[in-house]
Amino acid sequence: MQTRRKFIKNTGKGLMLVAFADSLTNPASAITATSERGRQLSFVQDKLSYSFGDLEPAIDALTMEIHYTRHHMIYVKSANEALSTENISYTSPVDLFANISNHSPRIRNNAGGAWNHNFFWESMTPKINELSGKLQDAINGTFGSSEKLKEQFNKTATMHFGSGWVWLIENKGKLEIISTPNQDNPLMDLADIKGKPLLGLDVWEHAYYLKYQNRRADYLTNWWNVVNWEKVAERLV
Ligand code: MN3
Repeated sequence: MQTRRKFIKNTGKGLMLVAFADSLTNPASAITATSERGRQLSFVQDKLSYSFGDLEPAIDALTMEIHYTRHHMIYVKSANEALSTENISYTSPVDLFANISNHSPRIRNNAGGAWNHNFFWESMTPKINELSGKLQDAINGTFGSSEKLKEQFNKTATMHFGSGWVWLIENKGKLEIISTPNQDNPLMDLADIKGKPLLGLDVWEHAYYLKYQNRRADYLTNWWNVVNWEKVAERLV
């Protein structure tokens, strides 16, 4: 006889496999953040370019799996349900975020969560890659060095109270480090400081608690080892 515990476990795994298979076979998932169904904006959970365990030891496989298959998937699903039931049409997430103050907290939180996580997955890689070229010049020009950038970024992340995100943004041609609460992002019209996101870090406890518990500082230190600088440089252009 199957125990309830086992049943839940099996169901959980089944859901994960279905979702993962869908993300592998759905060509739309290769497009960052969204696709359109007619005029109705909808979000797509991007396929990961690495496996759940590939970012270890910075981020452990179980945290990645739960974060991707449960937290992020629910944001995408809820965002699409909310956009549909509230009959909201935009051509892109950038347009939606530029008008987010006109919409419900449900839209704001879930659309933010759907988009921010795709951006976060893409901001990381298991491949060794280095800061170079125009991005390095911009970072040196603004912060002095990449070490200074990391220091300021980590300080902002450490001081951010509760759940949220830390961002490196381009604001009117200048680089800046900011944080946003909950699932807000710097593209939202209600953000204190707006700009083009170049790099984003999830500092919700669900992003690190299984491995690091309350040690957010250790999570930050290790996270820099998996930052995808090539992707950050592409975003700067
Ligand atoms: Mn998260």
